[in-house]
Amino acid sequence: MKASIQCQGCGAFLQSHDPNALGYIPRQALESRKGDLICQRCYRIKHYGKDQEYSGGFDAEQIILEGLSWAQGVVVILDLMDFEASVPRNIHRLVRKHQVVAVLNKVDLLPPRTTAGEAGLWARRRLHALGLDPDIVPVSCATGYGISELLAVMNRSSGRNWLVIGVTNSGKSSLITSMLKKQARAQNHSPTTSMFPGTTVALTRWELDCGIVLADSPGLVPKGRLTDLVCPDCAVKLIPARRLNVSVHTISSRSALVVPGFAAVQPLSSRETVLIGFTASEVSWRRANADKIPNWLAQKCGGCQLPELTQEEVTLNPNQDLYIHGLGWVSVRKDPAALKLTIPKGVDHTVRDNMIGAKAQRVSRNFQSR
Ligand SMILES: Nc1nc2c(ncn2[C@@H]2O[C@H](COP(=O)(O)OP(=O)(O)OP(=O)(O)O)[C@@H](O)[C@H]2O)c(=O)[nH]1
Ligand SMILES: [Mg+2]
Ligand SMILES: [Zn+2]
Ligand SMILES: [Zn+2]
Repeated sequence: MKASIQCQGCGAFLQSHDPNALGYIPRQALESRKGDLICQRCYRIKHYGKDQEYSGGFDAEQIILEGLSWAQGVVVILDLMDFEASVPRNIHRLVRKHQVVAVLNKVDLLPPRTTAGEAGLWARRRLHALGLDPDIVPVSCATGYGISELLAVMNRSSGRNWLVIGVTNSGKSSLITSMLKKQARAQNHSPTTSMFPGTTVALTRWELDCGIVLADSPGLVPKGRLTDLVCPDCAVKLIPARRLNVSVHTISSRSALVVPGFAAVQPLSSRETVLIGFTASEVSWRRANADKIPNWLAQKCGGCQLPELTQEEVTLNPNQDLYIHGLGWVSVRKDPAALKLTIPKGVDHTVRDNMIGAKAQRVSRNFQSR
């Protein structure tokens, strides 16, 4: 049975003929209730936190183009924990005719001594370097931080229709959910959010008390993000969900930092090098003997089918991070360092200005064992 009713969680058109396709809902549920309908996948995510395999794709960019023809403004969500991977590749082309507000999401995951304001200034410089100069509002959809300020910025604009765009898993649906939570009217529904990328599959619209209408959209899939190449269990470990894991290591050229199974960073000089590693809390950079690096990297999970490893030499200054897309980053203290980076082929890396300044790194060091 087909119906032109959309799932209120993910936007899929509801259907009850193919349990493996998007929008599946058992026939009785579709027939018995006309409002408030969500598909089986959203039901499972909302109630059990589980995702369901489904067949059938959708073209996120095409859906976003439809949304752009409706919207006057665009909210671009950037994931502070995976910043470079979360700047949509075609952003210049997508938003050139619209008022744009950039939202810097997940500031709750910063180490305690780094403020959201500092992260916002850092993001402004990073975007400026890419030729982008939007208003930037740091937020946490998890805590509600910055949401009122974002609403104030949007309300200053005459446009009422705002499309929320960004890469998968950046927090688009979470942003709309946290804006709905600020409403005086009780909200029965909100978009489905999940820790797995690819949750939202079509446009859904949400009206706020102030008259602003937000449209949620499917995420653009970035290239080169490790979390898109690993199995779902590993993705959940690698995507930061709690405060970042920060660890400080003094290492010689005969040792290296590794995230077992995924990456290694080895100093090439004979001097001691102080490296600071940043990852999600479930994994960490750990010190390893250089001759054991292949063993550490071979520690793969049975579910991941990663490409073969590739190596590159990178020079890092003390005010820079070596950021590995979808994994985390390493920064160096005191002196510049030549480093040998080993990562799976197809995973991107970027050398960038430090996100977390020396002051916060020093404080983090006091809390971490070496
Ligand atoms: N810690 C933290 N986690 C967040 C925040 N915002 C979103 N998340 C988490 O990020 C994950 C993705 O959130 P979603 O809102 O589903 O992301 P999305 O951009 O809509 O993803 P797609 O629909 O797959 O494109 C979920 O596990 C959220 O709980 C935040 O501010 N802080
Ligand atoms: Mg979503
Ligand atoms: Zn759904
Ligand atoms: Zn795995």
